Amino acid sequence: MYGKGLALLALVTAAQAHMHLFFPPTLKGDNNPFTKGDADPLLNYPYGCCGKPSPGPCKGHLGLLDTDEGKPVVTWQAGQKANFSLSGLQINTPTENPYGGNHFGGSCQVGLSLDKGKTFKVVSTWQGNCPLREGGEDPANQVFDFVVPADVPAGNAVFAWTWVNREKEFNMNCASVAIAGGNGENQQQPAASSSAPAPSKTQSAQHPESTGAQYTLKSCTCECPSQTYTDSCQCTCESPAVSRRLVEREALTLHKRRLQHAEKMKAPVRRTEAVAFKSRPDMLINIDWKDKEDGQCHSAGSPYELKFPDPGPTVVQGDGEYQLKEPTC
Ligand SMILES: [Cu+2]
Repeated sequence: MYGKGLALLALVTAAQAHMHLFFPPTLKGDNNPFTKGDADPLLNYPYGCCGKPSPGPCKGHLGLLDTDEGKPVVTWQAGQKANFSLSGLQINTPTENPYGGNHFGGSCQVGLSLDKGKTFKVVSTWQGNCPLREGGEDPANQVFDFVVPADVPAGNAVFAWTWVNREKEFNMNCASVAIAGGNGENQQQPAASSSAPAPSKTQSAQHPESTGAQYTLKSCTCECPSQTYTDSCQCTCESPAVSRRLVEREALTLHKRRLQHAEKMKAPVRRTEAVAFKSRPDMLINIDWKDKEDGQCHSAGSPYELKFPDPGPTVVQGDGEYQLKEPTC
């Protein structure tokens, strides 16, 4: 499972698992609220490794889509900023303990299928440094931002994440998601049109609502201003032993964080796409399945990280730590 150069690294990071998609929770994932019975203990495993036959796209779980276990785990607005996260932590099952690590990087793609997993269109491609080399295995440190294409039609979709590392290991996990229309107002109407929002609507959606807030900190009650970062918070403290100044500063820090988060959530909806969703390239899925030769691409492997031959319109370049190379297909 490891190239020679990785043996030492594996010891250093005390790796216990390969990476899997953590958020949105995967089909049959241990953190998916709709999973019944045991989670799939193989979500961490690369395809065809360890004498296990490759199960097909999405770790073989596409059949769950129309069942209770395949209900959407998240709703994204077309055009919104979103993120996914990866985990190398052990899948919580009684039977298996997948072994591996973040392999100090690799290349990833995420994409969406609108036909229940028959075809996957690329949404975003990471050429190198995915998972993040220094991010360890905790999903809190393996978060990747992307933008849901503005022209994805509303409805249910399959979100897919793929990974090819320098050991020529391929993994793919999927999550059932719902896409809502892009104007930010029709979350409850999955069948609504996907047309871009009228400018006036986008405008009003961006207007900051009042974000003034009250916090209770160290037995002080603090009022923090709305909409601005420069004002200070004002606290009333019960105990004279508490430094009001310090608490006011702490409250402001808290409040700023809240404002920043609120701003992120209100990111403007994108209105146009350079490449129409249906004209985006397909995700590269038939690559490096260990138990299959026919129809497979093969990555160059160490010391190269995969360069996707057709990465689509949104590419995140890695850190240049390893040269990129296209696979042979
Ligand atoms: Cu491995």
